[in-house]
Amino acid sequence: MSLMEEYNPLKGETFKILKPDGTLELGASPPIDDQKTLTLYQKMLFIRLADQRCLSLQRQGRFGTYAPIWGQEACQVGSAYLLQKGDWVFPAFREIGATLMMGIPLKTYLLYWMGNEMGSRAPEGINVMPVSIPVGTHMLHAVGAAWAAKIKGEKEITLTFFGDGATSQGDFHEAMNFAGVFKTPTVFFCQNNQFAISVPRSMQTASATLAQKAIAYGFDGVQVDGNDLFAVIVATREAVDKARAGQGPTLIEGVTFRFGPHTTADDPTKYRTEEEVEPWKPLDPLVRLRLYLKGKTLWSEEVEQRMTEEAQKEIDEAVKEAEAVPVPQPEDIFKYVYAEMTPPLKEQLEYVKSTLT
Ligand SMILES: Cc1ncc(C[n+]2csc(CCOP(=O)(O)OP(=O)(O)O)c2C)c(N)n1
Repeated sequence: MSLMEEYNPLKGETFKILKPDGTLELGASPPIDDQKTLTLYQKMLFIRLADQRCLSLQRQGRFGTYAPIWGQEACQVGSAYLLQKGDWVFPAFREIGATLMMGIPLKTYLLYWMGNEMGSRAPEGINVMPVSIPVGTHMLHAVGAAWAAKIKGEKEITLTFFGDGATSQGDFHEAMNFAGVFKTPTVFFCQNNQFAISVPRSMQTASATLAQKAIAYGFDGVQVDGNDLFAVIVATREAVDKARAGQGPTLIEGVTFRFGPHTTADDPTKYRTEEEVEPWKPLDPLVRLRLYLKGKTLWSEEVEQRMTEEAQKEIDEAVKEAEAVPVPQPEDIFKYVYAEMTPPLKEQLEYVKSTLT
């Protein structure tokens, strides 16, 4: 029986493999070998450290704003790592993990949050669309691109990330409906991190799960423990294989938690209590993977220290390179709208300039 058949989201069961103490659920086995697990742990650690650096850069005035991934690493690493060359990722705005997994250089990602448009430019051959700030719009693009691939008879699939809040947008329902009708090769990955800025999951929908929304559109949905790298891999692998085999879309709901602020522009203590955060701490995706690897004698304090030092060096280098790129000028905003600036644009540019001098 496939995972999707076994875990009907209406039953309200969450698919899990790795327990918080680092042992496996009864009868479960890991979908990847130990060496691969260690490699993915290292990626998750790198992403967490890079994320922390991004937060610091914002606090030091070296970034405009930033939306941290902190806590959602397993959702993004476990899913993006399954994609093949030619596949596409359509991210929202919290996807440092998936973006780096796809091969976008950290320097490029940093440039985006430094306000440089070059940060939205993926190197040739890396199929990651730019950060999408409008909530939910990119899901439609993911479906459109998948439909195009299907029409052309290509085997590429699209993977799109979004939050629990995005499921209340019309775009989500349009994308899901279209994907269901046209059986597009799309994997919808909802990172249910419990909040849409200050709105808790309980206020987002009266549905018991977000995964069950797939049922209305005629395709599979499954709820997995999004802090369990192994569960994310198993669910995404099934969804990816199905999409590539021409069997249409899947909705995966990864149940996770955003440890940090929504972005650097808000203070989470204003809308959630420490008591709400506390139970999630032992469920941290890195902590439980570390325990698992420790049980296999593949993790130790020394391993962690070596990986951390290596990562920090690479991050230092990326920050240095990104900050060496000339800072964009305000007039750049006006330059590329038309081949030639229209009179109102010229007027607006003059006005902006006058406010800067
Ligand atoms: C169309 C639109 N409406 C509102 C906003 C403001 N906004 C930015 S993020 C956000 C909440 C998104 O929550 P969710 O989809 O759960 O993703 P998360 O931030 O939790 O990753 C809102 C309302 C926006 N960017 N776009």
